[in-house]
Formats: sequence, structure tokens, C-alpha cells
Amino acid sequence: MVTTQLIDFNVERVRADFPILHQEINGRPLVYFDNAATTQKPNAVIEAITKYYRGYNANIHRGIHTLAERATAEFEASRKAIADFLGASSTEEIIFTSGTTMGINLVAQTYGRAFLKAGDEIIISGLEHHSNIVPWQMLCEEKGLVLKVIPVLDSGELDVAAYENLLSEKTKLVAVNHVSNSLGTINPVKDIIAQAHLVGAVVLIDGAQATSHLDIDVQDLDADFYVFSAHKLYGPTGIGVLYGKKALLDAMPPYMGGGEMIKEVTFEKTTYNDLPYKFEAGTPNIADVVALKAALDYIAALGKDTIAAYENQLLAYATETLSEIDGLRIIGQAREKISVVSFVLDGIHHQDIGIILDQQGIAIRTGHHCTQPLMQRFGLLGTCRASFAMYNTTEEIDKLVAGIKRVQRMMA
Ligand code: C6P
Repeated sequence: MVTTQLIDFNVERVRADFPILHQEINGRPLVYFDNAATTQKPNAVIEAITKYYRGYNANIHRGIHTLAERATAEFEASRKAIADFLGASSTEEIIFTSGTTMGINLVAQTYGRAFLKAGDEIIISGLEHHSNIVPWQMLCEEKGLVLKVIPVLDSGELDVAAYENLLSEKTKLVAVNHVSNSLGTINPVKDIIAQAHLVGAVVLIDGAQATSHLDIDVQDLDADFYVFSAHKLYGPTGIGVLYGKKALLDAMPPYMGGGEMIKEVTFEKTTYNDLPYKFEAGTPNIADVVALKAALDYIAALGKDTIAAYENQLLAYATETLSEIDGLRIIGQAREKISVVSFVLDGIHHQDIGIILDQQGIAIRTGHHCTQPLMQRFGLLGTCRASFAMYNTTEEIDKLVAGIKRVQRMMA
């Protein structure tokens, strides 16, 4: 029997804002449960992109004509909105990137190359996405650094006691995710940061899965670096943000050389631009930066707390109804989770489940979710992952439950 109580949230009104949801896939109404991979976009975001290209497409920071000034103003207004969204103290601390992956690589290749030396240690966790593993491995190989890993408990939570034992005066950098993409675990990043700071290490938080579900306050967290992608936050693909404390960004060398990141160039010497432009070489992704602000405005109008409360109820409902299916095992039962459920079915390959659900119009992600070491930790090749967003409904979760039972019947 299902006991989950649902709050009053006008999900039909929200769904009306997302045109992609209103279509049939394989003859069935689309049920989109792959939100951790990328969220769908509301009309406001789609229209912001169109409005830019139809009305004021121009290069920024360079022109003195009216279109260029308007494009520059909208671009910088978005930077201000993001600074407020993250609780940053200034827009100088907001660097536009192409996404989370680029943000992490930027820090590894600038901060890491400039300030870490042979024998220094970097700590990551067993919950990391490949994007927060490989850039550090590359750096370790290049500079003779040592990579240490915080173990994961059976619950899908980090072993914080083990983390404390890994920390030492050799630790120079800690890089962990705020939320696990594969299991939905919310990590205690404020404590992780505080512990790292006690030994003098800087901390990068991969916020890819956190920004659409949690309130973020980088100053309260005391994060040194915080990275995220717009496309997981109802915004466009190809745009992301690196937040960094001003003192650190000032001390770091630039990542790429080119236009806009300079003050003066001669063949003998180049002087670099001020923050944040020092890290933004070349013409940026103007349309998508502007559209990211539209996504933030959309979220703010609904209320982040309201969205989170609704998603938490979807999570509780899904956890309860999926748990009642014989032979289904949920992987990752952390006390603090976002609306992600990873599961396996006895005797049925995750890929078969994904294909049969797709035939019923239900989109989930299957496989290792770019977290192969985490899958190995649980002795799995992959899982099925259903990830819920503000426009999903309990009726859709009922369809998932029915769909899984159908998979079991077909594969029996
Ligand atoms: N995870 C998923 O289905 P990019 O590709 O740069 O926008 O984000 C990379 C990334 C980094 N960290 C975490 C925690 C992530 O979840 C992701 C993206 C997607 O889980 C696609 S692999």
C-alpha cells in the first residue's frame, strides 16, 4: 500500500511550459525520467535563445553599436543572476565555461599545474563522475602527485571517518561532488570543506547534480571552486559556470589564450585581462548564457523550495512503489538524497530493461552513468536510473512500475 502524501503543486501548469513533454514516443505518451542526464527546457529558455538571434545577435565587450551594447548588457546581467544564484560575493568570481567538465579541467590545468608539486596529494571520492576523476589523474601523471579516494559505504554515503584519516598536511586539493549522479546521495560538502581547510587544502565541488535540486550558497559552504552545467538546470547545453574565490582566480594563470582575455599584446609580452575575462578567451556562447538567466528566472518564479519539496515527494513515492516490486533492488539508500533512484532487477540486464521501457515511451538511463569505479564498488556493470524533475508526476511513476513488471513478464 502506498502511503506517500503529496503536496499541492500545480504540476500540470509546469508541464504546459515544457513543449517537448507533449509528444508520443513509440505510440505512448513520453515519460521522461532521464533528468540527471539533461533536463528539458521551458518555453522561457527556448524563447530567450530565439529572441537573442532574432533581435540582438552581436559580439560582446567589443562593439560600440547598439546591438553590441544590448548583447553585452544581457550577457553581463546573466553573470549577475548566476552570482546571486550561487551566493557569490561578486561577478568577478563567475567564469563561463562549456560545462562542468570544462570547469574541472580548467582548475586542474591552471591551479593544479601552477601550485601542486610532486608528492602532493589530491583526494576525490568513490562517488565521482569520470569528469571529476580523469582530469586529476592526468594532472597526477604529469606532476607526480598522489590520488587518494574516499570510500563509499553500502548505503551509498561517503565514509567520512575514512576521509578524515586520508587528510594530512600533504593534501593540497579535495574534489568531490555535491550530489552523486548515479545514486542521488547528497554529500556533506560543508563538513568536507571545513575538514580540508584545517589542513590547508583547497576544495572543488562538482555541483552538476545539485543546482537544480538544492539551495547553493558558496560562501556559506566556503567552497573554493564550485562548478555546474546549465543543461541540468533547465538551461541550454554547451554552457556552464566555474565559481572561484577571487583571490584564487587572481593567482591562477589563464587557461586558454586568445581574444578578450588580454589587456595588451605585443610580440614580446602579453598582459592579461582582469577577472572574470582572464578565463574567457574568444567569443563566448552568448545566446546560451542569456538563456541560462531565463532558466534561473523560471525556477525562481516557481520557488526553489517548492520544487525541492515536490521532487522529494516524487522520490518518496518512487522509492516506496519500486521497493514493492519482487526482485528489484535499489542501489544507494542514503539518508539524504535528491530525486534519483538507481535499481537493478534480478536476472535481467539493465540494457534490456532500458530498451523495453523505451518501447513503452519511458526514458531512463542505463549503464555505468560515467561512474565505472562506483559500479565496481557495488559489483555491478551498470544500473537502471530513473531521475525525476519538477514536471514529473506520480502517474508517470505508476507507469514506470507497470513497465518494469511488464519487462519481468517478457523476460521470464
Ligand atoms: N552527468 C549523467 O547522466 P557535463 O557533461 O560537463 O555537462 O557534466 C559532467 C558531469 C560531471 N559531474 C557530474 C556529477 C555529472 O552528473 C555530470 C554529467 C550526466 O549523469 C551525463 S554523463
